[in-house]
Amino acid sequence: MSFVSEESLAEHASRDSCWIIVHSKVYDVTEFLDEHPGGSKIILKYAGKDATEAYEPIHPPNAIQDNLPIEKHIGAIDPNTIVKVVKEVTEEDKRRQALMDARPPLDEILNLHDFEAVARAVLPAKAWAYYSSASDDEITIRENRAAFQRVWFRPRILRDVTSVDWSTTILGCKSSLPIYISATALGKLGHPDGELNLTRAAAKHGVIQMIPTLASCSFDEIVDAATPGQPLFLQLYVNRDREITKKYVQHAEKRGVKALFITVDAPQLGRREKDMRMKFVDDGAGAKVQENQKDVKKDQGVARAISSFIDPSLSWKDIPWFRSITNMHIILKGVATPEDAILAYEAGCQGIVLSNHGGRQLDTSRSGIENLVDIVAALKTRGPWPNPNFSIFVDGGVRRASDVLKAIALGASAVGVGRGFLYAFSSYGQEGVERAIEILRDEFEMNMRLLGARSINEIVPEMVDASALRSHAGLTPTDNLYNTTYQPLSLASFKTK
Ligand code: PPY
Repeated sequence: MSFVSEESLAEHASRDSCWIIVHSKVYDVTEFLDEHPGGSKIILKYAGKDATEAYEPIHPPNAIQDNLPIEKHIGAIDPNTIVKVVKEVTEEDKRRQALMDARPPLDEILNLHDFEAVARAVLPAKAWAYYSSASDDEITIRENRAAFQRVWFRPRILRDVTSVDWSTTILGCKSSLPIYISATALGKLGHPDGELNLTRAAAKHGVIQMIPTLASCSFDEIVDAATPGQPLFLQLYVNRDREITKKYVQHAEKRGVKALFITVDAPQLGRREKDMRMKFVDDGAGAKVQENQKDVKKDQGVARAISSFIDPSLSWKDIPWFRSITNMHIILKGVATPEDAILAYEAGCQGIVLSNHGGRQLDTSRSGIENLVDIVAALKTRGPWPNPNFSIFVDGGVRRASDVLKAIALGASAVGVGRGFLYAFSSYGQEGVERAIEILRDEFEMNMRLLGARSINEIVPEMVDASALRSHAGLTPTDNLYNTTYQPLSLASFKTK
C-alpha cells in the first residue's frame, strides 16, 4: 500500500472526489456517498480528513475495509500528518459536560435505575436514543418490567440464613452471580472504552460477558482485555455471507469463547422511532429524506443503518451447519414460544434465551419471564427437568436481584442484563459496572435471606406465586423509579424557522 500525501488528500475533499481517512488508511468513498445509510452529509464533513473518531462508535471495526472494493483502498497515511477534524464544542456538549461534572458520587448510586437516570442526562442525544429505543409503541419494553411485578414471592422462614451463596455455573463456567452481561451494540457511543469497561469489570468480579457481534471494540480487543481463562460468550448475528460467519465463529472458538448465542429474533430490525427520529434532527439528513422519500435507507436511525448484513433467510436448516463448524455450546437467543423451545431442544442446541431483544423487535410480544412458565412446562414433557444439557435463560427488563430470583424460581438457569450494565458504563465507566455488580450482590444477599434460600439450588418454584403473570389487564403497583427514567415517545415536530 502506498503512502498518501496531505496534498493529495486536499485534492480529494469534495463531493466530486471524496477521500477519507479511517484508522490511518485512505479510502475513496465518492461512489459510496449516496449509498451511505447515514446519509452523505456526515461523510462529506470529513472529506479529505480523518473520520476515525466519527466512524468508530457506529461501525463494526472492519466495515469499511471489508465492504469497500479493493480499488477504493487508496493507501496509508503517516499518522503524524493526519489533518484532524477539529471537533466543535457545542452548547449541548458544554451542557452535558457540566452534568457529567455534577454526577452523583458513585456511592450514592443505590440501584440500576440510578445509572439509567444519569446516563439519560449525560449521554449525547443520539446515543441515548439508540440505547433506550424500543420498537413501535414501546409496549413490550415496559411490559418487560411490569411482568416481573406480577410475580410475587412466597418466602420460607426459620432456615438459618447466616450464610447465603448466590454463585452458580452457567454453561459450565463459574459465575459469581446468576447473571451474565448480555450483548448490547455500539458501546463507544456511551463511553470511549466501550465494551472494555464490561470486560474489565467482569474479570474483577467473576461475571461472564457476552461479546456482541456489533461491538464498537473489535472482538480481539475485547478478548485481549480479558484475563487468562476469563469466561466469555459470543452473541452472533448471522451474515448473509456464511463464510464470514464461519471464520468469525471459528476464530472465537480458537480464542476460547465458551458459548455461541445466535440471535434469532432479528431477521429484520424493529422500527425504533426514538432512534429514527434522532436521525432527522441531528445531522441535517432530514432535509434530504424529504427530497427523496423513496430512499428509505436514509431515515432509519443508527441501528437500521448498519443492519443490512444480517441474513433474514436464517432457518432451522442452518442449525446442523453451526453444529458442524463449532464445538461451542449453541444457544438460540430470542425464543418466545414452547413450539420453538422444543424445536431448539430437538435440534441439539444447549439452550435458549427467552428474550424479546429488550423490546426492540416485535412490539407487544410477551416478556421472557411470562414465556418461561409455558416453556418449562413444555420441556418437562420431553424428559427429566431440570436438564443439565439444556439451559433456559431470560433477559429483558431486569433491574433487581429480585427479578433474577423470580426467573430462577420459575426454571431459568441465569438471567441476562444488557441495558443495566450499558447505562452503568455510559455514566461511570468501568467503576460504574463494578458498582452495579456490587449493588446486585447486595440485593442478592438480602433477598435470598428474606426468601429463605441459602443457595441457588434452594430457589424453587414454590417460592413464587406466578398466577397473575398471564393477566395483562391486572393492576400492577406503580414502579416509580422506572417510570421516572422511562422517556415517553415523542410525536413528529413542526419545523421551526
Ligand atoms: C440492537 O440494536 O437491538 C441490536 O441488536 C444491535 C444492532 C445494531 C445495529 C444493527 C443491527 C443490530
